[in-house]
Amino acid sequence: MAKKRTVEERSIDRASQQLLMRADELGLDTAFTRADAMAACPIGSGVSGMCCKNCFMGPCRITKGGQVGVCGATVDTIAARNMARAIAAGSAAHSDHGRDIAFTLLAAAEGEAQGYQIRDEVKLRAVARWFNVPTDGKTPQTIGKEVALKAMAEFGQQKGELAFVKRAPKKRQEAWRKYGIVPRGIDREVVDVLHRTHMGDDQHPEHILKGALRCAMADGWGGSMIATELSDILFGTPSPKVGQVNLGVLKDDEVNVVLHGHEPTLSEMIVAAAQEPELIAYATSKGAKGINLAGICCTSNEILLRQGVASAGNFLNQELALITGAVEAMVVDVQCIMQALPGLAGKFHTKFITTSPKVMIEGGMHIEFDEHHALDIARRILREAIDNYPNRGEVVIPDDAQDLVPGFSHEYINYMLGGSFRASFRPLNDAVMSGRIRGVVADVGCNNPRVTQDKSHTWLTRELLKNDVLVVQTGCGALASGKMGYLTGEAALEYAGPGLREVCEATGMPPVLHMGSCVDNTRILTVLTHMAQEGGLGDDIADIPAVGLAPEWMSEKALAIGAYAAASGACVIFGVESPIEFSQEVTRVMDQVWEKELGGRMVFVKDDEAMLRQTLAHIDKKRAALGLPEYDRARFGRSGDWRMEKIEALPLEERAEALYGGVR
Ligand code: BF8
Repeated sequence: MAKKRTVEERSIDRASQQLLMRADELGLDTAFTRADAMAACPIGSGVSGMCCKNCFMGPCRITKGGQVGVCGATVDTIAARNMARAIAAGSAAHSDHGRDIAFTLLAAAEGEAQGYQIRDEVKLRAVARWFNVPTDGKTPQTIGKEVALKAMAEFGQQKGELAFVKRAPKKRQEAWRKYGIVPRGIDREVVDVLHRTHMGDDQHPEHILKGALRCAMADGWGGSMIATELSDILFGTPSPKVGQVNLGVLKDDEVNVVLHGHEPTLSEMIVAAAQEPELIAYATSKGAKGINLAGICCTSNEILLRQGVASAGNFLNQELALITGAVEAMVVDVQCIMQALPGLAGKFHTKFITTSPKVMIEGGMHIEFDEHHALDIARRILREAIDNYPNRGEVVIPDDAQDLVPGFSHEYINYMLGGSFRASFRPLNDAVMSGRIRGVVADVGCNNPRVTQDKSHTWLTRELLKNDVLVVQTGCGALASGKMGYLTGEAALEYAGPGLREVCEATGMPPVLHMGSCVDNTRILTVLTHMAQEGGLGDDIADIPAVGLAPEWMSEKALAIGAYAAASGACVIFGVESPIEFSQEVTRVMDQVWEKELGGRMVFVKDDEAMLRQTLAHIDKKRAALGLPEYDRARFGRSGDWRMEKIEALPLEERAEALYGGVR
């Protein structure tokens, strides 16, 4: 048995620490204690060996150089296949989410989806253009139907190119075509990877990984982008809202319903139903003061950035929310849902409710989602939760809830920087070119109980801000920063370097921008594309001083995101452990070959300080290649609030002199 860590070693989040102590007191297991009790398999992890399970002559484990599997497969082939299959699974999960949203849009446009409507007609028309859907003289319903059908067709398309590929900078599209990774159809690329990695197929590591990149591209510029764009059409394009995050958002005198998973479809209807006077009255009839909704994981990000619904936290908060004893119902849809949840819910009064036709978990109650009757289903779920309120026992809710401002869609960033009549990324490009902003980092991805919860995300974010790097975030990384207070305007005063702080002061934006859920990483692709097209920072995503980080990753979806970001020209650095460490060749291909062919690369760096050093070095290398001035933090910070603070500290007479220069 591995060493049992202290609560401080398991998480830096005070609320999590409090509930981890509570779990210890009650003798309850969590992912943290299970990770302590079970060391990661050194061969399956790719650190001290490679495991091939793609046929049943094995499983074969390779632990020394020169060793091969029963079929003769080398460590490099096995490593490439394992990576490709993980990327395909991640791409499938994201993309299938996109497909489900397309079905909901179709049903809504046909007037058959109870409770749904087209909320953003401007976005609908913009997306219609990319799909070559004529819009003149048509109703939103007709356009919505045609857009939904076009989106669905992207999944089954056999030849040609996905429609959104054309949104990328021209130079990027050429690089993809030259390397042969333009995705043809979303489902086709997933199937292609599963086929080519079957026993006895593709055995050339770079070639296998090329298939994986094409599949990841079908996620980033296909399924995930469809999920984001169609969600905006149905539920509204995000703009900043004030919200709250952490376990303290649960209420001791209201019916708490926790919404966990990834899709906004059912959760949006639960948000709507929870405001109905009949249901609120039903809750008060049971002795509660009201109905309190809180999210976990990316369902949380979806309803936080559109509706301002509070978040109970990120991936490793899911079990801890139940340990408060205050949750009447945990409602889950798809992805990142631990199987331990129903068992843990059973230790309290909590009802654990699965809702996806794809996800049923032993011990849970299943109320299946159907977009045609979503509002009725949402009402039924809320009634189940309300009925459970009188069964509540002892409650321990941490006193930690932090304000945050989520909702920075690329449309909003464009508007925020340029105003409604001259919306533009020009000010952002200018700030990078002048060196006020040294570069841009996307810190995204999961929590992983093998490393201290939120520690790497938040340390890296703080250090990057200090170095005048603008940070954009999604998924669990965004919620980690939210818990620490970095997603507020005030954070600029406390954490940002002098140049970044000037930009934040001028625009009122936080130094860390919450851009949504994990499928919303496609918003970051769009921002980078706009920056490349705006001019001054080269003409391709690969030219921009930008880096992607996933310091606490655990999911196959994270690998898919990393791969499409690298294919899009970004330098991407993952933390935790390298699943390809045992293969020097696969490590070389994903780093050097991808960089040569596509300008982007994907590397694994375990140590946070090394990750920071490499991030800043990459940004500075790109700045130098663009001929931009070397980053110098001493050049900025001589204006705005900084100047006012200095002036206010002066004696009265000198203050007047400094302010008015002798003019009275
Ligand atoms: O899709 S960051 S733990 S919740 S996989 Fe899961 Fe990872 Fe969180 Fe969102 Ni993304």
